[in-house]
Amino acid sequence: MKGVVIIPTYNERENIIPRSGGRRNASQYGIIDAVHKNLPQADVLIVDDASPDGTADVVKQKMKRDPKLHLIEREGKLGLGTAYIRGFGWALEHGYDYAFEMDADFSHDPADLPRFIAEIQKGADLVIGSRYMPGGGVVDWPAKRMILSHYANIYARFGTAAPIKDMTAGFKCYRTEVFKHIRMQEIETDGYGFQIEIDYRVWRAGFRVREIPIIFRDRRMGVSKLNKRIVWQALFLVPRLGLWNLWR
Ligand SMILES: Nc1nc2c(ncn2[C@@H]2O[C@H](COP(=O)(O)OP(=O)(O)OP(=O)(O)O)[C@@H](O)[C@H]2O)c(=O)[nH]1
Ligand SMILES: [Mg+2]
Repeated sequence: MKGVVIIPTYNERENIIPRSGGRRNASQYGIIDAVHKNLPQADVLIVDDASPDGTADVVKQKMKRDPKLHLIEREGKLGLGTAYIRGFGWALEHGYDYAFEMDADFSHDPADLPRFIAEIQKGADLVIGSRYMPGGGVVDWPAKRMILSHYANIYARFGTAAPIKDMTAGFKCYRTEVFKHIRMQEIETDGYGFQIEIDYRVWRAGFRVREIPIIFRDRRMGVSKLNKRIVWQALFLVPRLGLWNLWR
C-alpha cells in the first residue's frame, strides 16, 4: 500500500525546521522528519499558500535530500479546505492508496500515524483521530477553545445526525478510493466546516468511518490562524447538512 501524509501550511517554517541549538531530542524533529520516522513507508505532501515566512523555501531545501517529500505551492492564502482538496486530487493522480490529513504544528502526534493504517488495513475507508471518545483528549488548550470545540462537536453531531464523535477533527486517514465518490468541487467550507462537511459526505456515501482516540496538543510553535469567519461558516453549515438528511 502506497500512502501520503498531506500537510497544509501557512507560516509553519518553525515547525518544519525547528530552531537550532539545544539537544536534538525527539521533540526537536521538524514535522516532516517526525512523519518519516514514524511512518517510513509514506510520502509527505506539503500544500503551502505562499507563506510570507518562507515555509516553501525550507521545504524545497529539504526536497533536495528527501525523495519522499513533495510540494504544491499555491499563489496566496486560499484556505485549508481547498488546500486539502488539491492534495486529495494530487494523491489520486499519483496512485496513492491512502492519504492523511495532518497539521504541521505538532498538535497531531506523528507517533499515532501507524494506528490509523492498522484501521485502514482492517477495512475502514476513513479513520478519524478523535478527541471525544474514551482515551482521547485535548491538552494545553485555553479553556475558551476547549469549550468552543466541545460544543461545536455536540452541535455538529446532533445537527447532522452523523454518528461521529469528533466531527471537527483534522487528523484523519482516507482510502483514496473515497475521493473518487465525493464531489469535492461542491465543498466550499474551510477550517472546521470543511472537516464536518467532508465527514458528513463520506458517511452519507455509505463508506466505513472509524474513530480512534488521539490526544491533541496546542500548537508547538507559530501563531494561531483560527478566525471568526471559520466559526460562523461551521455554524451555518450544520443546519444545511441536517436539512439534506430530511430531503434525501
Ligand atoms: N495551505 C494552507 N494551510 C493552512 C491555511 N490555514 C491553516 N493552514 C494549516 O492548516 C493546519 C491547521 O491549521 P491551524 O492554524 O493549526 O488550526 P488550529 O489547530 O485550529 O489552530 P491553531 O493551532 O491555534 O492555529 C496548519 O498546518 C496550518 O498551517 C491556509 O489558508 N492554507
Ligand atoms: Mg493547530
